[in-house]
Amino acid sequence: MPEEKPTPPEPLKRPTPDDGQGAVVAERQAAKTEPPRMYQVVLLNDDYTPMEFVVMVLQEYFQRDLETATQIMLKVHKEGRGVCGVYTKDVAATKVELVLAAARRGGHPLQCIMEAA
Ligand code: TYC
Repeated sequence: MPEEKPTPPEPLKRPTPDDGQGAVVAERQAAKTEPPRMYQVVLLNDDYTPMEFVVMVLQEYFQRDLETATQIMLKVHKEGRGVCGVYTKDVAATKVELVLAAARRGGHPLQCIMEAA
């Protein structure tokens, strides 16, 4: 009586994407890019920085017209803080640095911070 050989295990069969030309192609991923987190740049009030300087900062670094810049400055003056604009992280950080550098050059204690929006 011939010895019975054990049957070899079936090779693993995984379905692969097929482009019909014998080549395996990667499946397209659904687009799932999140929009970037946004950060608001905020000016803080103090008793010494001249109002005109704050208005100039808002015009120069945040592209505000004179009327809007004046409104934002007055809001900061009365309420203690005000949002200059909302930007991606790098842009917000650069604007904070530019404002603080301008304030230092002018000898003003103006404070400017960024916060996650
Ligand atoms: N409080 C300042 C003053 O009376 C004006 C001011 C406004 C200062 C806004 C800072 O972020 C500021 N001269």
